[in-house]
Amino acid sequence: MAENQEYGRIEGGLRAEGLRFAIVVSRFNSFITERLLQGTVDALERAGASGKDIDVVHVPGSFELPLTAKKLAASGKYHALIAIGCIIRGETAHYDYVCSETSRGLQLAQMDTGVPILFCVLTCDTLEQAVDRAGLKGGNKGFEAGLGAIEMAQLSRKLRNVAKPAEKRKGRRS
Ligand code: INI
Repeated sequence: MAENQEYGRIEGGLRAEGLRFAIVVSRFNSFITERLLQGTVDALERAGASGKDIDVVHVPGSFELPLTAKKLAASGKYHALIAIGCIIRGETAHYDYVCSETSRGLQLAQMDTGVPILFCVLTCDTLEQAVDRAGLKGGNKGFEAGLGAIEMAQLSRKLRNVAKPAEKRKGRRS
């Protein structure tokens, strides 16, 4: 797009002061998920979120993330959520069921409630792939999800305003 061309640009920033977050974490493969959790909290706090505005909820496995995330999102208390899990392929089809239902359930939860839910569920063939993404070669996907949650929380606020009829927009004349 040409540099001087005018266009409406709507996006969320990366400051987290005054925003409230819930993080839902799977205990399964906790060696990985606790590192992802550290990365997420680090991102939120570095961006200015206060510890009192971050709730952390643990569930047994990734399959339990969607229901818990939906209840938290529906509470109206949070601007965004982060769902953290780690699913590692085994010898049976169990992996495929957990992956598909977890991703489908989390997407449904955010679509039903309108609250952004960041998908920080690693789906890996090997433990090494998971370790790489939890603070080693592949960075920390939890940190990325934390930043994504801030951006989506801010964007959702702005879109709420855009969706209103022009004359009702805060601070604007029709
Ligand atoms: N849950 C995970 O989060 N990761 C896995 O790798 C995993 N595997 O491989 O089985 C897993 N299973 C448990 C599942 O999420 C549920 O907790 C369980 O089926 C009870 O509903």
